[in-house]
Amino acid sequence: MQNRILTSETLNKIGEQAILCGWIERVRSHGKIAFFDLRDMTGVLQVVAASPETVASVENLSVQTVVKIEGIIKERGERYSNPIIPLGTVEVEITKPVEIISLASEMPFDMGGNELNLQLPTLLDFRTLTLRNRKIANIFKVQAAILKGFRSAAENLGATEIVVPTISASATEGGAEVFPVNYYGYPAYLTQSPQLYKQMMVPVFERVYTIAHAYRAEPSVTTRHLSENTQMDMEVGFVEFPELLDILEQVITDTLKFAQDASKDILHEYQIPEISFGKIPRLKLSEAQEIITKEYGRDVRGEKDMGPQDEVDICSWALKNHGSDLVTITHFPTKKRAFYTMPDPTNPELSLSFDVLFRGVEISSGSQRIHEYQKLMDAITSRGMSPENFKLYLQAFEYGMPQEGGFSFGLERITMHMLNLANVREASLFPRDMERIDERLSILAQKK
Ligand code: AMO
Repeated sequence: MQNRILTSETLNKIGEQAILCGWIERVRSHGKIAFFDLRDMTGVLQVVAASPETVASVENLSVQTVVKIEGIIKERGERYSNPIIPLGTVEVEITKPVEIISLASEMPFDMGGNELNLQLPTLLDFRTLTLRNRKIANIFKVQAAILKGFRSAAENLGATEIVVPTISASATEGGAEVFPVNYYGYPAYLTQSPQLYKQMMVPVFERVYTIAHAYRAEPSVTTRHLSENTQMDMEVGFVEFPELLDILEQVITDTLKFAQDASKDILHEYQIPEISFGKIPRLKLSEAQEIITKEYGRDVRGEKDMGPQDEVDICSWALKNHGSDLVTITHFPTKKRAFYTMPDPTNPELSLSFDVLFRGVEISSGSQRIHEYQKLMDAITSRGMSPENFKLYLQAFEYGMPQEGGFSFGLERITMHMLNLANVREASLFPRDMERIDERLSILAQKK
């Protein structure tokens, strides 16, 4: 909009006449004088109306109404200034009645304060409103910084960004947790991960990365599972296991450092402790289980995977003994991992696979892959799957695939644990789960 300035620009324009636009937050009327807060993309600014004509235009404004205002930028008197908040020392006194661009209906709940005191289902039912709350919006500022950090970490390693399909003729990770799609009358699936496509791109670019949607028909409701999540994936050619772990740890460290740095003010405001970047311990699953058994008194030796409490315990061990909020666990049982995972040549029962845990939860998985065509065919058939369903994928391996490996980070889980959120749904703009796809499924059922 022509001549419009942003609220953040007012600090350098004291005494000037200005036009600003934004959303109304909190209106306070005291008879001869009225105030409201104006929110735009850069902040929240106090607006004052002090003449009968301007006060009349403010008094009945509903919260979230979009307005255009014109007035003089003033320094707030010392008594009224609030140096703690970013624009707490300035205000605009309007010289004309407020111009309404779009009138908002009455809010279904109080949007006024800094904190929205709502239960999660309500937060999600009114998502387009609750996202306008600054504290909630900041979650997604941090998320944007994580995405940027991942991109920058992957680019620094020479990887090329790719965009891959989310409808596929085959189920990538195996298992029953797939959403079927009717594709012009043919069976297809929403991809559980960008896995197969990123691998197919290794002979093209050697190193690739992608930020992709992944769909999991999760049969249970937990605080860490979504039915649609965002994966930050990388795949690297000419790499073998220990070097792959070095790359993995470099990418996650660089991503988190970038995100933390870019979100300093937000993390400080919510008193989130800094991430501890000691040397990341690497433990085989069996070693982690020994530690848990010895130090935390739960005998988990021989279990095929880590349970949620195991992840919490080993992370607290890593922080205590290595000053690290991250820990890498390797060598999961081959049978427990997807077909493309390379078995450890020295003990094929175990695989060259890994998970990264961060502040008590798995945020990443990956592995060295089977790159030899015949071995890959054997792995597919030995799991009762048909190579026929993986024709295009196998083509890439039949005609020259180097040793390769890669990994994937769950964006929402990283966001959740960077910000100490209680539920992964809070770290997804529009979360999908067993109970919701925008609307609650129970409400959609009534409409059927
Ligand atoms: P995996 O299935 O472990 O590995 O997924 C990778 C990471 O994505 C996140 N994640 C989820 N987050 C929220 N809700 C879910 N339902 C969910 N599922 C996964 C987790 C997890 O660590 N193709 C392999 C990766 C690879 O080998 O490169 C894969 O998809 O943070």
